[in-house]
Amino acid sequence: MSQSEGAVGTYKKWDFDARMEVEKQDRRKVPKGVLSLLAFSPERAITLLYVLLALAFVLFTTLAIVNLQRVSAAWEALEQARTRSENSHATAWHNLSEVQHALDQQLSAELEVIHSRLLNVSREVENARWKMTQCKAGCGKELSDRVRVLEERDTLEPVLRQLAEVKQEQSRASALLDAALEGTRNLSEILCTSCPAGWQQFAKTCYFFSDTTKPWPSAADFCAGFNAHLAVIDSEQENKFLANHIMGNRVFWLGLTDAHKEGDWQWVDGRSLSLTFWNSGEPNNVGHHGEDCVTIYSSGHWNDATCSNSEAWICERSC
Ligand SMILES: [Ca+2]
Ligand SMILES: [Ca+2]
Ligand SMILES: [Ca+2]
Repeated sequence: MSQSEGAVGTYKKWDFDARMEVEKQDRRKVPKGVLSLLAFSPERAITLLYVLLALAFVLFTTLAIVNLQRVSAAWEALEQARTRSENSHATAWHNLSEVQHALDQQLSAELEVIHSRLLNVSREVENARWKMTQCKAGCGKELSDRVRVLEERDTLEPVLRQLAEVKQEQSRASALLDAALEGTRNLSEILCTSCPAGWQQFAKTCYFFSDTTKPWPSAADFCAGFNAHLAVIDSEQENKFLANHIMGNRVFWLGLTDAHKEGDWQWVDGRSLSLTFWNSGEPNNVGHHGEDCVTIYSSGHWNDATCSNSEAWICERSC
């Protein structure tokens, strides 16, 4: 490198640095230029102010438009919310009205039922009152009748008491009479030491054994003529007693018959047959006329025979 070239390079470098320094100084000197422009150039300052004012107006207008749009959107949202609120309010009011209407109807129906019940109760009370009014006359008469009956009962009480005493006396007299009759009967039995002539005694009873024979009805009539009846067997001892007085092959009528109804044996004193001593194969009711009257053998056995047969008989009477 030559010296001149070195000088040129040095100059260029200085020139560049100087220029940069100048530019820095220029950049630092700009505010001073504007201030100087504002301070010393009113037209340019006014122009600048206008420009700034226009910018501010544009900015303000822009901001206003933006804010207006936001306010409009907010207002619209508010309006929608208010509409929804009104709709909700209307719906709720409608539902509330329906509920109230339903409640009114239900309440009205219940009130009607209650009113009906009250009406029935009122009728029942009125009916009861009417019955009480009607009862005042009838029941009063009935009550007075009852009082009169009670009073009469009080009046009759001494008479009734005397009547009861008389009844007691009568009862006592009746008991005494029964005792006397029983004593008389016992005395009679004690005094029954002998039966009528030709009659046999057994256990305070007298028996007549006939020597002749008759049909059963005639034999019964015979006994009745002696205040007696054909023999009625009350016990095995009595049956044995009668059998012991029958000799040989003789048979005697007893007071037993089924003439009124076949098979329905009845004693002549009205008692039913309970104790029997039928012979083997008896009663057999044989023959054209049947056998409706009973005889007793010496063995003590019985046989049904034709009532028109002529047989001996036994009468019986109390001693
Ligand atoms: Ca007897
Ligand atoms: Ca018979
Ligand atoms: Ca027979």
